[in-house]
Amino acid sequence: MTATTVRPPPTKLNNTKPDDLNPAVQHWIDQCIQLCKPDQVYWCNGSAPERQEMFTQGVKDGVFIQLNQQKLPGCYLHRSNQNDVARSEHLTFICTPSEDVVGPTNNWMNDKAAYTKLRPLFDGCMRGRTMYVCSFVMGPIGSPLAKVGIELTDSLYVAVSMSIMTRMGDVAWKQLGDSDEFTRCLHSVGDCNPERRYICHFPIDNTIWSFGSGYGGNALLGKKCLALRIASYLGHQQEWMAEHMLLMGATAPDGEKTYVAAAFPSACGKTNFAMLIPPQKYREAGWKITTVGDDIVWMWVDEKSGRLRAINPEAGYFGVVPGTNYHTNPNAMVTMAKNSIYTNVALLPDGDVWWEGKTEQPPKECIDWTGQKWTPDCGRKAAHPNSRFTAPVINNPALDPAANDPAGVPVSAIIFGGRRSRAIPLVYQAFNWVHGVYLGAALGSETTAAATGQTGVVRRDPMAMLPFIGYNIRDYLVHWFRMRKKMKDCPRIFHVNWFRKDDQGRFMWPGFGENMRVLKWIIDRCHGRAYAIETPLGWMPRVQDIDLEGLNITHEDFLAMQTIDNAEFKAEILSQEELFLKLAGDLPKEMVFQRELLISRL
Ligand code: GTP
Ligand code: SPV
Ligand code: MN
Repeated sequence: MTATTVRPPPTKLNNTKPDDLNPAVQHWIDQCIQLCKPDQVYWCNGSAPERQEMFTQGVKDGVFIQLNQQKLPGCYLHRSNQNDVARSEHLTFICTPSEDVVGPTNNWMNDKAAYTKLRPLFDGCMRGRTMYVCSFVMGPIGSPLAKVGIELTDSLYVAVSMSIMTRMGDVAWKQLGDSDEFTRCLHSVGDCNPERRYICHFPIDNTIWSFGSGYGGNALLGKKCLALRIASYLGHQQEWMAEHMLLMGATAPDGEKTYVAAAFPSACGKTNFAMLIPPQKYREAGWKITTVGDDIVWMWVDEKSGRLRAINPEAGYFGVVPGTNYHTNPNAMVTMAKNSIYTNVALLPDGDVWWEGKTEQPPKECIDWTGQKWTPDCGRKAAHPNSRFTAPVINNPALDPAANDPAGVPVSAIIFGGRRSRAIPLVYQAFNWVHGVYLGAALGSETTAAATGQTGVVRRDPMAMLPFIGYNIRDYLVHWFRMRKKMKDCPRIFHVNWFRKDDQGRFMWPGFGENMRVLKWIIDRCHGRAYAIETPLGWMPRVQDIDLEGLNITHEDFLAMQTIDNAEFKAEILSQEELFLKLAGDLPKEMVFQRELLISRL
């Protein structure tokens, strides 16, 4: 048995049930208690001392291993069940009365049928366990878009993670008041059997039922389930947007600040881009990048200015560790150095952690993510490819001053990008919003370890939202056009690919901090300062428009990164059919036109 399947003994934590509990909450929790039959109910207050107590309890229960507290104060290791290491997209459902609401890209279940199917699984599932009541707010307190959720879970790991990832506890009870507008999130790890694993969303009931997994995206229900699937559904109804995007501020030497949002699919570089540290010469010149968010943004059109504004609904990062080190992402390394959870990384003899890519030289030995002894020649990975850190945003040395601002920040650019080893250039700009929406809709990316299934195969991932759109993709795409009509001035839209490889299989672009050079062109384009040439794909920088000084990249190398190979690109357009055929007659006409225009330009 691994950690997540152990039934924790009753805990002795503080227990802070609010005196004046909202009757709608009381009623719903009573129903869930009746169904799940926990031995006891523990009310979380989200405080730092409580989190510490939970870690201590988790160590006793075998859920956490305390790490070296000199090197990593407040940090703990969690090993998940080995069949529970990534999002389970094929077990994720949107449950509504009719299938048309969810469209061709979601798994659908009839809502009544889903409750009927899941109720027996939840029935008695918390016997011998504790039910943790986690009340939380997604979004800065006081933001008109902020949403309250309550997650009932029998996983201590999930409860602690929620206290890092969200604004948890009393703030949520206060924000909710006596309203019944909260997302009802019920979660049990059950016996962690993939045969009995379901992540079901009931957008009409503002309800999420997740059973049989303890993994982040399946179990931290405020994150992908609420802040993307349920939120995108609400955003469509209420004219705002929930997107799988990072949000960063770029401060230029003259103090001008530009906010940029970017949608890259899972494990395709959002956290890294959001925490970018510019190359030395840019820092010396006065450039600074600050993080508002690394995974999710909520955006709306400000009535007064007519501009798109955005907030990050989260309070923590659930980031990929493999490949992260003091060269690629120093801010992430600092962020996860205290008060953080490491999930499925390797454990070093001195209680420190390790993962592939942390250091050039692997350790002589360690305990791998499955708890087995590991040596560099054993032929296995020490950390799981989707191993993660969970850290509070306040740890980030580059946290943007507006990260907590309920009024959000104005968005000047939206960037779409995928992981593409071939065919797709480093950077280009859409001709206009409609063209940009087409670029986003046609986004392709090689699959990664963030979801179970084959990795490295190109799939269409519209706006990096394929697994997260909580309703019909047809309506989702139309929503992007509708939102434009509300704006006086719209963000410019760009497409990037940090992952193009040469014939030897090496990345052509150095990536990470050097992405600043591309970002600078993007920012200058937003402010009407940079030059570009028209190509069939969109506006592209000339070689002299991107600063290559100090890089080991020749003009020819750069041109190779920007090459549009007509044959390769025609194949790309053909492979877009996969998605567009699914949409068939439902494809918005703007998409069809854009596609035809592109074909004729090529
Ligand atoms: P999710 O949390 O799953 O949504 O992922 P993400 O989009 O935040 O991706 P993240 O920044 O964690 O990066 C995923 C992997 O890509 C890590 O192994 C990074 O080291 C690697 N990566 C990120 N940026 C770059 C880049 O510019 N170039 C290269 N070559 N690799 C990168
Ligand atoms: C992703 O897969 O896009 C993640 C990790 O950010 S999870 O929260 O598990 O979805
Ligand atoms: Mn993500």
